[in-house]
Amino acid sequence: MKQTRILLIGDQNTGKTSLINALCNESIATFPTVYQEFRKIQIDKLQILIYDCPGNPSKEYNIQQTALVAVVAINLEHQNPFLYLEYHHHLVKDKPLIIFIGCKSDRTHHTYNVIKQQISKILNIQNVILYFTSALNQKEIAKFKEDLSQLLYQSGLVFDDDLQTQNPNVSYIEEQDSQFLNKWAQFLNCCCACLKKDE
Ligand SMILES: Nc1nc2c(ncn2[C@@H]2O[C@H](COP(=O)(O)OP(=O)(O)OP(=O)(O)O)[C@@H](O)[C@H]2O)c(=O)[nH]1
Ligand SMILES: [Mg+2]
Repeated sequence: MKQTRILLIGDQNTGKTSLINALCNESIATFPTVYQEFRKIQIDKLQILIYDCPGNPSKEYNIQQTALVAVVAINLEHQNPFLYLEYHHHLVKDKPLIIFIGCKSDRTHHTYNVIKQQISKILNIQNVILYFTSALNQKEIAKFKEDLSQLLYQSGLVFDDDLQTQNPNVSYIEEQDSQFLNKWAQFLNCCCACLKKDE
């Protein structure tokens, strides 16, 4: 079994969670992501762990240093889909592989080549990897999934079993994840206790 980690970031309401859902053959998302969520996608023998970040900048999240690949989502529905592009790119610019994903291509008047040129110009990068996807009508989802595993293998960004051996910080991050879940469970228990008291 091979494994890799991807960080998925982009503006609020872009379609990041829906993109992951589409990659997992699930339906489109209906709720904004509040805390960073951790999702698994299996492509043949490759397990991809995707950190789905909330687009709302007021919500807390850590940029996962253990993810070597970044996917920057762009909302093609918007008149100006590049409002926070520089900010998101700044957060991930140290990653060895960055992929740009246009979301909601079913609702766009932008063209692929223009968006690609704009990204290249704004961020001053030569070879922009861009997809025009739609979680609604599944456009380019299968192609992206297929290309993604190839890109990951070609770039040498897949590892045997667990990344722990390659990156000692993994256990720290997982420790943080479990601490967060414990806190969340405590909070829910408190809510239940309060509701019971009121009854
Ligand atoms: N038309 C269309 N709507 C979409 C598509 N993908 C997502 N949506 C809708 O866009 C809205 C936002 O989708 P999400 O997947 O929650 O977006 P997000 O980027 O995860 O948002 P945050 O978690 O708040 O950062 C939802 O109402 C979705 O139903 C798409 O491909 N086409
Ligand atoms: Mg989301």
